[in-house]
Amino acid sequence: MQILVLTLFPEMFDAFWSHGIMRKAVEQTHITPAALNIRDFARDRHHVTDDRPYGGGNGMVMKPEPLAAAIRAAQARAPAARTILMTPQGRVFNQVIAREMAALPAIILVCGRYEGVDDRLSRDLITDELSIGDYVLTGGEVAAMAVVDAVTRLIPGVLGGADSAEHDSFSNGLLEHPHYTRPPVFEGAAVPDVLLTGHHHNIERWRLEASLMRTLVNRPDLLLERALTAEEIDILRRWQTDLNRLLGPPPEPAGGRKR
Ligand code: 4GY
Repeated sequence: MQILVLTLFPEMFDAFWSHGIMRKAVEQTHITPAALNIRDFARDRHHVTDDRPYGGGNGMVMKPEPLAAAIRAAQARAPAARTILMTPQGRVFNQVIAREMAALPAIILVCGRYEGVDDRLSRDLITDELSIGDYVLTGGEVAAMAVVDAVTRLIPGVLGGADSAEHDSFSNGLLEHPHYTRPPVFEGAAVPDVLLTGHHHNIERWRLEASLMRTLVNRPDLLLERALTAEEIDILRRWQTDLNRLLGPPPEPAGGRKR
């Protein structure tokens, strides 16, 4: 996958491409990344990229001309690419979107700075707007790195078969079960016994229950978004029985038409 990032701070990406799985993905040519400096596309003597906002107010706005020129140059290098602006206004990025993006031949990620980019840019040159969450960064670079990282590890061949993406968090819509390694007791806390037994079936069952419990407690919204498997329903029913034993049967809903 060809990855072109448009940014005022291309050096931020040097370290990003050169470590760990990202570095391996580059070396094995699963991704061909490049960061282009938007400032290089400004035509004036001082390569100005910002200007004061029409209507007044604080801060500066990214000028449209250098950014448009940078996007057109990137699109000429990668004609099949989607052109994605990183902004809190965008669709909220998640694992489903990451999987879709992992199948694309090329992406251009546009990183804004200052208060934002001139809105007329998104009208024609931008094909998608993507947000990594409901908070405001000082620029799109960190967001672009999050997207590139999540997408790259899903490209077939990037992760080894062992730690492949099939059995990580979200592949089944649940949070991951806890992980443990040696020592068997760390600062008084023991590793759950079942994990030391070697009973593969019991271990898988324990992991599913742990995943389900974590998701139920920390992210119940994830459970409402997906269908439950028969095994999950079985586990939840057992917990329901246990809770009823502990608390008594659930009370009748208040204010019903009952006599
Ligand atoms: N959240 N998700 C985000 C962001 C910074 C001003 C436009 C986000 O993706 N990007 O907060 N971006 C702003 C800074 C210009 C981008």
